[in-house]
Amino acid sequence: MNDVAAASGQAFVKSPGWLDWCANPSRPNFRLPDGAVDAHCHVFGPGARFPYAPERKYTPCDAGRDQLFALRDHLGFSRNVIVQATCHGADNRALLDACRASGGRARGVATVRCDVRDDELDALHAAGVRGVRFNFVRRLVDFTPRDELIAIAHRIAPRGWHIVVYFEGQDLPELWDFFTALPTVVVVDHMGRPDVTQPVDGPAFALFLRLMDEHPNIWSKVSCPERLSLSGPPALPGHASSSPPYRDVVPFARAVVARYPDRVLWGTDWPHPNLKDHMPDDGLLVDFIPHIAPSADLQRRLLVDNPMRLYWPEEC
Ligand code: 0GY
Repeated sequence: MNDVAAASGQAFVKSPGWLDWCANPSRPNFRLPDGAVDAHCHVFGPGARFPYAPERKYTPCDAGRDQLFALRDHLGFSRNVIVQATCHGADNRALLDACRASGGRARGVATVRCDVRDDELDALHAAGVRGVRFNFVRRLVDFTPRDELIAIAHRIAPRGWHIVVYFEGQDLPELWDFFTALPTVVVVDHMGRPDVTQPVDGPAFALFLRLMDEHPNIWSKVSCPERLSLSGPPALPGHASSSPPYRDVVPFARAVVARYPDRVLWGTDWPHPNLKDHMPDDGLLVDFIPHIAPSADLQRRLLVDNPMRLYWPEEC
């Protein structure tokens, strides 16, 4: 890590090759339904105010809450669900600051350790946290013993919180028993990161669909086509809604939305950690949505009804 001590706070040097978020995203062609929620996004620092965690596996560029809220307004979202990123470890201060500053328009998913105190959980709840994230992606986190995660799950379940899980598609068989034993709603990030070069009706994705078929408490985010895609965004500047961006991901996300319309969420994943090849135009990402949720009814469930039920149930 290339941390450099600075006079005020700490200055951080982003990881080599780090791509900064798109500073001038296009305005989407797709008009989001009123009340739409960006249900997967992050805040990074700023590091001088909210230092990155010593145990982090990458150092991002700063991407603070004011920039997130400006993107929300530019794209036409009403609310955000901010997910704690691994570069902040279990230090949720940047997340809480963003939730508090949002005027009730952001809720959060935190990372906690098993020795978290009840009064700390109370404070997280008061700021807007409604879930915890368990991360199993080896390049992002060190291993946490399963019994510690189960202990956390049983601490947060009585609060009505849920658990967000992030893992690579090939690890699902090994994680299956753990996931299916969790006592809360479980939200899978990015459809469990399928290999989209495999057929959508092939055995690997069938296993993920079986997980959702057999366990009605399991939900999925149908987000991050830019992370899963090999075909990428359209090669030419400008985009027509008839030519899907990230078209190789469309059949996977579309199948999940059609099959579980009341258990799907969508988010931008701004500011897009760890992308190596290209940084997406967030307006173009929004234009992915009608390709995976083709009717107004599906769009409303995906973008409004489902996230509201999970994060703002008191308003439903
Ligand atoms: C994502 C994906 C990534 C990173 C994180 O918390 C994180 O560091 O979530 C990734 O590198 O795949 O969902 O934002």
